[in-house]
Amino acid sequence: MDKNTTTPPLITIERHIFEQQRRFPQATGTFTKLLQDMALAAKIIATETTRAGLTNILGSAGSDNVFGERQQKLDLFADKIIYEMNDHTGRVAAMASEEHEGIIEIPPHYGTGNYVLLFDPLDGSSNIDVNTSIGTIFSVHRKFTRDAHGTMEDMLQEGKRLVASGYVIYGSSTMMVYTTGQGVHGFTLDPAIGEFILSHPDIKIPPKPLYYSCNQGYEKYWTPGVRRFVKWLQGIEGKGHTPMGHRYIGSMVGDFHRNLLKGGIFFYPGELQDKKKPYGKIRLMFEAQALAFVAEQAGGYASDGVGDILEIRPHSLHQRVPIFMGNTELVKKAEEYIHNYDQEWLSYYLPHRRKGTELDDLATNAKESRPNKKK
Ligand code: AHM
Ligand code: MG
Repeated sequence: MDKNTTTPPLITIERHIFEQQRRFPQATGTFTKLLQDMALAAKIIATETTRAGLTNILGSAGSDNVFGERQQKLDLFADKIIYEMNDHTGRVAAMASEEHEGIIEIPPHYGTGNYVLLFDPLDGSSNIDVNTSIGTIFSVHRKFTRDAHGTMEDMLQEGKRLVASGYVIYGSSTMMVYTTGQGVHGFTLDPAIGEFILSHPDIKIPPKPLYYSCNQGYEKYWTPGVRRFVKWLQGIEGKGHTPMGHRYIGSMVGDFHRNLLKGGIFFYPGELQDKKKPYGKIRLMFEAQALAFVAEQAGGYASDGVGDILEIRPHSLHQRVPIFMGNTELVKKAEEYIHNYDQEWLSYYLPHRRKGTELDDLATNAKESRPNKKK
């Protein structure tokens, strides 16, 4: 080998995950393989997303998901691929997908493992037929109940207990970005060899934010604090602040990814259009937790406008949550505006936010008051 060569080594995602695993001598390799299964699923989905304009897979599948949202054919395809890559490996105890109402069980004839996998198979899918970036979001919690099959309790864990999360962006190139709590690493798919190659090691959000991303068309429904916050981002409110650029695709993975690399904030706030639904659109378990973990590991922060997304105790699989994520000082500023101007919204939102904690307390009380039969 020529010692003078300056070409950096080609690090595939498999090699990278394996090298991270070696830092933990007690690791069995199961988790490593799980991430590799996700990378394989991503490659298969990427093959179809890049051909979407060519094949009859493009367009609406003609069915609604459990929430009455129109499903695109690629949604169904991505959902099936991720399930099939993980149902038989013995690594996963249960799965949950944005496209299914309840837990997706592992067939009884296959073994189960120590992890539960949650995913949004194709986020931003309304962008498929206009050839704009879409993404897959995934997260992994460790199963802690004794049952061999994962339960709802295993799914509904706080984000700070995540063992891994990440996303795949199907854009001008396909990238997989993941964290296991040791920084955030990005890999670009080389279509010539079919491998994800390390292209963005140890991603950190740049300290100088460039963009804010939100659906400003809905400003009418926003709370006073959020409106003022945006005026602050635009340099209209506050002193000496240069305006930030506005970029919004309407595909959260794309918007988040750009802001992760360039600096900025993505938000989808709560609102008071319907007081019974003060929480916005984004799902805590399939979207928010995963990206919040990535943001935190990249030196940023994700909040629901009240506090850390990763500390919210979930109460249901499809729970929605307001989200502000990106550069820490911007997210903190949003919290400050909400705290100062959105008391009405908070009076509707906080009981919804606390539900998880209350359920948790109920479970603890029930356990404590249960008579000990052995006595
Ligand atoms: P989806 O999971 O049904 O695709 O919805 C989530 C998407 C996000 O990717 C995106 O940020 C948001 O919905 C866009 O919503 P809107 O059109 O209201 O701005
Ligand atoms: Mg989604």
